Amino acid sequence: MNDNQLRTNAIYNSLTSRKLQGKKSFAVLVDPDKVNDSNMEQLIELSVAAEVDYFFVGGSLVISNYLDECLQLIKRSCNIPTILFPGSPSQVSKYADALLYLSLISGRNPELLIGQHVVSAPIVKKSGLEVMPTGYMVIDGGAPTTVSYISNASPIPADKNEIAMCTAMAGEMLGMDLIYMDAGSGAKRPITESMIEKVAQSISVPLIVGGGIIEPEKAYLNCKAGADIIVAGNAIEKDPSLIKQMAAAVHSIPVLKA
Ligand code: 1GP
Repeated sequence: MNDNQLRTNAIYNSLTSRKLQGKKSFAVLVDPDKVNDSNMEQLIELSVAAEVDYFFVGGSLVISNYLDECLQLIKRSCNIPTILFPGSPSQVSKYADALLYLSLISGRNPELLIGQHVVSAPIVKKSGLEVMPTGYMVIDGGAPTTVSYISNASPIPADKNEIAMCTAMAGEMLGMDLIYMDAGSGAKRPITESMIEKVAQSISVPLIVGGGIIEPEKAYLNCKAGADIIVAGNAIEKDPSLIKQMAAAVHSIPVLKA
């Protein structure tokens, strides 16, 4: 594809149209370092049965070379869209459907706000991927997570709802198409519903929430508070049967009447 050809916005359109209908989405996070062909097959099977809406694929490190293969396996096996959630610019694969083009707006590390984007821009553009500018906000989850260590940036304190709200508002006004609030993988404390509510009420772009969500009830409450997409990784790695319960909890939110 020519770099200047029009790209499709199919995934973003699906996210915004779901938001307009009040349809909540559940995304399973796949870390290519933690899966192989056989457990991926099981994960895909369970995800299809549970009507999972998206696969987020990526990790803070990604040491293995399994990213391309993992995406191809998903593509071959089901129609669930794949969205790259990259921990670094090296995690770009043409086999995904879209890319969360993350800028760490909660931090003050220029490398993760714009620096790495400049370096990887030609590769990202050439990939032909649907690029979704995403304001990424790390919220303190009660434990130093990989993302906070790697990013060398302090998270937003868990009880500072106003800071989270203003950060999300600024991100949206800067042109971010999505806001992702993340307590970090394996967070001890997931993001509070009151913070989610505050942020959700002040933006109109879809809101992704993840980090430390281990119970379907919490996924449900986050959606009630205004999250549009719930992401779970760790809990599912430990107990894949949770996929069904989490997806059911997220999808149990009634859609808006026309
Ligand atoms: C982390 O939001 C994701 O970046 C998911 O976190 O692995 O804790 O579910 P968990």
